[in-house]
Amino acid sequence: MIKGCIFDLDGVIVDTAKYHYLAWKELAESLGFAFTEKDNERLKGVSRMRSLDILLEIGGKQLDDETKLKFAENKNKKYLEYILKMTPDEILPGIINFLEDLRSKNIKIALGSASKNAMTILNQLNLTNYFNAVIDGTKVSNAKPDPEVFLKGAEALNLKPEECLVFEDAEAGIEAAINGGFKCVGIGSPENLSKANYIMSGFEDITFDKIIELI
Ligand code: B16
Ligand code: MG
Repeated sequence: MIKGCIFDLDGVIVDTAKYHYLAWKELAESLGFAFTEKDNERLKGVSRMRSLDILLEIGGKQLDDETKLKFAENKNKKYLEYILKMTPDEILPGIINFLEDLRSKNIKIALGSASKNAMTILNQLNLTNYFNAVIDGTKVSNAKPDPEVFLKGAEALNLKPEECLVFEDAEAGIEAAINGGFKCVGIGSPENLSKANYIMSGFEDITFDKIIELI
């Protein structure tokens, strides 16, 4: 029986990918190469330092660790400038109703995100109070597809993996959920998310009870 839901953040609750993209693009251009929206797809759900490695690989650049840390910090400063201008209007359609639905049914709610900025984003969107637990990039050492972030989420909710449902938009996140023994709903299109138990485009016109019937 499902007693808790664990949500990824970027791509599930809010589209922060577009701000990551703008900040990474600026860094790439300062290094003298282009970074496209298609390239940005490779960074979804991936940690900050791994994202930088992918970006440098695209531009054919090699940097020492110290410079990489400095660039990652600069990118994050830029990203935060965008994030701190976000408003609750940017919460993806249907999310608030779905969280309210879970709350009314006493289903526990956790966040399971790779982002180290997750708390800032939840606060900015006035969503913090919905969450019984927040596991983010500051609390895990192993990136998705390692299941650590979701296992810690379940533990914080005092539930077993089989009692939790994970919502994820990235392939590595779906794999992380499956590797941890969770049921998983993919948010997006079937091409990349085929391993999920159920795939939907978003949270509009869906209820918790309906999802339970479908998974
Ligand atoms: P930060 P998620 C992920 O969020 C993003 O999808 C990914 O693009 C980003 O690099 C990662 O967070 C780390 O973010 O730089 O804020 O620590 O999908 O796991 O919620
Ligand atoms: Mg995501």
